[in-house]
Amino acid sequence: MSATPLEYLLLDQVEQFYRDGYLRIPGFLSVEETEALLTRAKQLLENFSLEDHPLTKFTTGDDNHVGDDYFLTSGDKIRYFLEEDALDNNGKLNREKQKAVNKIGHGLHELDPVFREVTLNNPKIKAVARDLRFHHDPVALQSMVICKQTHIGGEVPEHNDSTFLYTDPPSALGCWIALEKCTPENGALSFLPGSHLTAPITKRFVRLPTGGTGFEELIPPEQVPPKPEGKYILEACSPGDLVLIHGSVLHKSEKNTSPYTRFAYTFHMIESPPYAKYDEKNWLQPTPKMPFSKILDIPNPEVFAG
Ligand SMILES: O=C(O)CCC(=O)C(=O)O
Repeated sequence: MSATPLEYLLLDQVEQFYRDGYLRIPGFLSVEETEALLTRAKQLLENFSLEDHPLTKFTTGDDNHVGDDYFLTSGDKIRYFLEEDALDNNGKLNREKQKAVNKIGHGLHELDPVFREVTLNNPKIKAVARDLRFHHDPVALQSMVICKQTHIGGEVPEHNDSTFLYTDPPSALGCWIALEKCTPENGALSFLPGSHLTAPITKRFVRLPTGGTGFEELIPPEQVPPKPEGKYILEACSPGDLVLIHGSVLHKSEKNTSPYTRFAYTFHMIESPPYAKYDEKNWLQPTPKMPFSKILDIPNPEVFAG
C-alpha cells in the first residue's frame, strides 16, 4: 500500500478489514441520514401495490432460490419480495403487506432519490472506497432494504457474496448499513473472521439457459477444501453503523424471533473491466438504460492502483 493519506478510515480499520474480511464502522451515517432512509423504506412499503404482485417469496437457501421473472427482472426496478412465513397455505398474505416484505430490491440505489444520494453521491462512501483500495474503479450493481420482520424475518444462511455477484476474479464488496438496532434476537449479522482468506469461491449463482437460476461449480467437488474452522462472531449494530463485507467472507443472519424489526440497507460494489470481468451468466445484468454506476469519478483508474 502506498503512503497516500487516508481520508476517512484509520489504518487500523483498513488492516482489520483485510484481516477479518469485514469491518463495522460505528456511526457512519448520522441520526438524520439514517432516519431518512428508514422513513423512505417505510413509505415504499406503505405505497407498493399488491394488485400486480406475484406474491414472490425470497430465500437464499440453495434449493429454493427464487428464479422467476419477478426476481430475474428486478435489477433495474424496485420490487418487493415477501417473507416465507407471510403467506398461508393458499398463498394468501396472512398479515398487512408492510409487515410481510422480506426485502426491497434491487435498483433502489439508481431509482430512488433518497437511496441514490446515500449510495452514489455520498462523499463518505467515496472516501471509504478510496481508503480501502479494494477496487481500482468500483461500480454499484445492486441494492436492497432487508426488513427482517418481527417474529417471521427469515434467516439468511451462511454464504459469501461473490458466489451471488460473481466476477473474474471475484471482487464483490458489500456496504451494509443498519437502519435499526441489530441484536442477537432480531437477526444481527454474524461473520466467520478470516474465512475470506481460506474459503475460495467454489460455486456461482447463475441464470440457467433453461430458465430460472441455479449454482454452477467452479472447481470439482473433490477439490473443494473443508469448511474453515472457527467461531462465528455476532456483530450487534446501532442505527447508522456501516459494515463493510469482503465478497469472500462467510456470513449469515438468524431468523428474527423478536417483536422488533431489523431494517438494514445494503448495496454491493464490484470491480470494473479491465480489472475484473462481469459475466453474462450472472442473474443480474446491466441494461442499456441502467448501466452499473461508478462510485468514484476516475478518469484514469491506474492512479488508484494499490
Ligand atoms: O441483512 C442480512 O441479514 C443479510 C445481508 C447479507 O448477507 C448481505 O448483505 O450480504
